Amino acid sequence: MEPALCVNGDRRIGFPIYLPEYIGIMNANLFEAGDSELDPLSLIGVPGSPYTRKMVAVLRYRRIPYRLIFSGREPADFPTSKVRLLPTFYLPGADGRLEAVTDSTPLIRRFEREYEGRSVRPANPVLAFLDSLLEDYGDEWLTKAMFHYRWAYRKDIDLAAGVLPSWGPRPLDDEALATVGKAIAERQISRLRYVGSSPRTGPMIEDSYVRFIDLFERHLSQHRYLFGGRPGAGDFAVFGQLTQLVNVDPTPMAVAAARAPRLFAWVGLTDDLCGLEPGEADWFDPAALPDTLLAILKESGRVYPPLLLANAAAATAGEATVETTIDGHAWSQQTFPYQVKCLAWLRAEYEALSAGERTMADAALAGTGWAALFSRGVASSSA
Ligand SMILES: N[C@@H](CCC(=O)N[C@@H](CS)C(=O)NCC(=O)O)C(=O)O
Repeated sequence: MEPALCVNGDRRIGFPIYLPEYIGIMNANLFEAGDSELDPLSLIGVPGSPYTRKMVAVLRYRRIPYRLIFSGREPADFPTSKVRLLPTFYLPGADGRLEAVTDSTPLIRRFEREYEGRSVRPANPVLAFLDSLLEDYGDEWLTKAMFHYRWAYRKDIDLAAGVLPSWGPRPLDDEALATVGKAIAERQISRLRYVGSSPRTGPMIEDSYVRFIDLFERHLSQHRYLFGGRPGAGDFAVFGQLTQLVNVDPTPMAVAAARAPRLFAWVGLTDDLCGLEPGEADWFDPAALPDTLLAILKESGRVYPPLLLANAAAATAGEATVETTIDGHAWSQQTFPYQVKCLAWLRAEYEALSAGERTMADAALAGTGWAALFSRGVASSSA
């Protein structure tokens, strides 16, 4: 891949590794620094990882030079991360040495601080807050549909068992492909319960996917992106999951093809937005949000916030499993400490709004399930 295609100048700000005094450190201990002024960011990932696709699309749109190394092909001297997740970025730490960094949501915010222009975060705090809600919904809820469809249906399992190993580091003959594919499929199918997918919850996950794509399709009949004429972090989170749901896995792809042609096209377009020329006026006015966006907030609020609350309660109680009711259906999944953190981030962003901004955010969330996360006395609790 040629990352420099989208680069039109160096827009890095406050990024110490590129200052001359750090170049020696890089040369001494890390990779060949080369011409550090133009060194792209390195990340490892694979095309079948929604979060890799989310981040690569952000980098392209933001015209941040990058070097995507397919997982398994990373140089042996790359630092290792505590938790091996895709994508993993290699970024300078406080001492200037590269460290392995994961987690797309804080990484997007870090890149907002370190690279100027072409922001994926609305300047208006209310809009930015709503963007965070949809980013989290994409990352943490829509991913359930992605994982469920891929590993619940024979047709999807068979395709994924052939394709996923082929995204790996070396060529595989038929026998090796069958062996590795079977091992991956067995491992992932056994993990379905972690994300809450089971024969009991499957229909509910699928209904929520269908409702979401129908509502997004309606929104796209009037608007280019969730928050107006330019993409926010929420668009990229949703996009990441849809790269698989709409472009890879046959069952959800057929659903989207039958009902959402604009959405189908949107996934293709959003993959590479380096040619878009966004302006500040392209964001919606938070005081006049279109009904189609409010409907998406309502849909996401119907399913995801109840899980966030139940997960936080289960974590506080030290329970290994979340047992709750979502959208009138029994729900059970492994307790996720990470989603406790997500809830805390969303609450902190809400708390940071001024009183006037909070009133505006409350108006957008009125009648949606999201309001339950931020009601008085709840928002400041530590869950
Ligand atoms: N919260 C992380 C999630 C990243 C993630 O879960 N990546 C998946 C691949 S898409 C992964 O590496 N899972 C570990 C595994 O499958 O073993 C992010 O936003 O980057």
